[in-house]
Parts: sequence; C-alpha cells; structure tokens
Amino acid sequence: MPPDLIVPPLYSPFPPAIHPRHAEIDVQTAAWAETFRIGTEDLRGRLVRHDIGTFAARILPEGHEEVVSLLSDFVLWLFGVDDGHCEEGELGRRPGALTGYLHRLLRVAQDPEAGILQQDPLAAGLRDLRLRVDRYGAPGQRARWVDALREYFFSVVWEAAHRRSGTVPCLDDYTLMRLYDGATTVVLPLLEMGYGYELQPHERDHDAVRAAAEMASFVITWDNDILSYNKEKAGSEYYLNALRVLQEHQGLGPREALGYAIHQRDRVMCLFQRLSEHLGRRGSPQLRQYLHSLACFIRAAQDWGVSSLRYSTPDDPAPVPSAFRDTPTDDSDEPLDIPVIAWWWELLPVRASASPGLLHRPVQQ
Ligand code: 3E9
Ligand code: MG
Ligand code: MG
Ligand code: MG
Ligand code: MG
Repeated sequence: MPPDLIVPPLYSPFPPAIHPRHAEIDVQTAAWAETFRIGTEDLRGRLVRHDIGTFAARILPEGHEEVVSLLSDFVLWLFGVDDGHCEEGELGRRPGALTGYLHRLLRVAQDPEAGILQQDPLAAGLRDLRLRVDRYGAPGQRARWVDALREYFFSVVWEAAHRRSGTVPCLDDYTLMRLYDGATTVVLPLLEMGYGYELQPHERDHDAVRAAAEMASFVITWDNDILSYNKEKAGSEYYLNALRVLQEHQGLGPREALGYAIHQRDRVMCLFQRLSEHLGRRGSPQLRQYLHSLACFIRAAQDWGVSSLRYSTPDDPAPVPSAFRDTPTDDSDEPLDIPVIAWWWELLPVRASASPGLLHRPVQQ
C-alpha cells in the first residue's frame, strides 16, 4: 500500500463481542490443523498464528462452544483451500483441474464415506467437519452447508480463470463473484447451528432475508478488500480485490479507489441496518437472532481484520485503523451503480413513509 494510502476508521454501528472461550478455541484449532496436516508446513505455520479462533469467537459470541470450535476449524480449512490451492497453489491458475478437485471435495462433504481422496489432508479435515455438522446441525442445515460450499467453489473457479489470463473483472462481475468467493455464505448455516435453531424456509429463503445476508457478505468482503489490500498487493502474485477493480475499470487512483470503496460499503451498511430493523420487527425470534448474527459477523470481520497478524505483521505493518467510527461517510438511499445488487434497494418502503409499508417482493411460501 503506498504510504499515503492510510485506511481511515471504518463505520461500524455494531458493538464488539467475543466468546469467553476464544483463547482455548484458538489453541484447539491449531491442534486440529496439525492433526489433519492442513496445508503445507509453511502455510499451516502461518495460519495457526492468525487468531482464527478469535475470529470465530467474535462471529458467535454467545454460541455453543462446540459450534464456535467447528466454525474456527472450518475457517482455517477454508484458508487451506483459498490460500493453499487458489491463491498460492498451482491449481489456482488451472480452472479446469481446480474444478475436478473441488468436485471431489464436495463429494466428500456429501458422503464422507466415499472412497476418494483417501490421502488428501483437506479431504480428511472435511470428513471431520462434516461429522461435526451432522452432530450439531439438522439435515436441512447440512444440505445448505454443502450447497454453500458448491457456490463458493464455483466462484473460485471463475476467479481462477481471471488469474490464469491475468484479467480483472468489471465491477459488476467482481461484485457477483465476491458475494461467494469470500466464503461468507458457507458460514451462514453455522450461524443457526451456533444457537441451536433452524430458520424456517419461508423466512430463510425470503428475498429480503437473502438480501440482508448478501449485504452482510458485501460489507464483510469489501472490508476485507480494504484491510487486506496491503497483503494482497505486496506479493508478486496476481491479486484481485475491490480496490484493484476500481482502479482498473473506473479509472481511479489508489486513494480515490479507497474512498470510493468506503462509500460503497457505507451505503450498503446503512441499507443493511434499515432492512434488518424492518425484518426484525416482523420476523420470528429465530429470524431476529439470525439478523443479529449477521451483524456480529460484520463486526467480527472488522475486529479481526484490523488485529490479525494475517494482515499486519510487525515486519510489515499495514496502515489499518485501530478504531471505528459511528457515522457513515455516505448514508444515501440511492442504489449503488452495480446492476447485480440493484434489487436490494427495491425491498424497503421509501424512508419518508410513516407507514410500516410492505415488502415489494411477497413472502414465498
Ligand atoms: C476470503 O477472501 C477468503 C475466505 C476463504 C476466507 C475464510 C473466511 C471466512 C469464511 C469468513 C469470511 C471472512 C472474510 C472474507 C474476512 P480473501 O480476500 O482471499 O481473504 P484474505 O484473508 O486472503 O484477504
Ligand atoms: Mg493464535
Ligand atoms: Mg481469496
Ligand atoms: Mg486471500
Ligand atoms: Mg482479501
């Protein structure tokens, strides 16, 4: 990051929170990574110093400890895939071969007994994760988890095609890819499992609830793009994040791109808050817990993003903020100029209206 590109405090309306067992969970995740030999020795040695247990403990601050631990191991596993195979490994430039490997992994997630990838450490780790998903989740949640893994895998293959050709997708394509390749959607079933409830399909699959989850993914991944820019740009490898997309396609300089990305995430954050409040007033207690967990997830990624050695080491300090601000830089109701997410702005009644209003898109039964 150029020295003049200092990340200012980011808008964060949600309070920080952390599970009291975070330190133990972090230690257990390091042991889990060792047991299953996730990643190369070098990658594993780095990952276990990234406070991933702390991240999981912030996502589910009052969740069942076993599920926080499962989430922690799963996030480390995801970095084993994302760093180990996509961003640092050779499969990351071979989308066809990557597709084959990820399909086999998906089969293991669906059927842990499948006689494939017997010597593969990520497959062994995934078998263990799947057994724990069975233990703490309902069959429908396991199905959602497998489906979410598939959408994450599908998006990293798209990303791999850009890595191979050295191209940078346009903002619209990047936004669509990023809703999945930040692996945020694979965490969603664990938000429910963490508090021992199952969101009913008429709520979980309601357009407005899906939109709220997508908005959380947007804010989490835009924040990651801002806070990981230093790490990602520093290497000689191909990298892809929102700041790069804005520089390539909107003709912005690094500083302007940073300001623009902040305005985008602030606007989505404001919409998320308004939609969340609106849905919370009408939904079940489980939906309110789910919306609260989305907010915890956003805040967790921020607190972890500004503190983890993954993004800023003493040898390579990133100019990231140590505090957050409680007002947005942009609270406009106007949709962002990104067609794939324009529908988010059609879900709420106009703000000026005093009536509770109806969602434009009806509840799906
Ligand atoms: C994130 O994007 C990649 C995921 C596979 C990381 C696993 C994290 C989660 C499931 C929770 C979501 C959290 C985020 C996005 C912080 P990217 O840009 O490759 O992550 P990096 O750490 O390398 O910047
Ligand atoms: Mg640690
Ligand atoms: Mg990645
Ligand atoms: Mg990465
Ligand atoms: Mg990143």
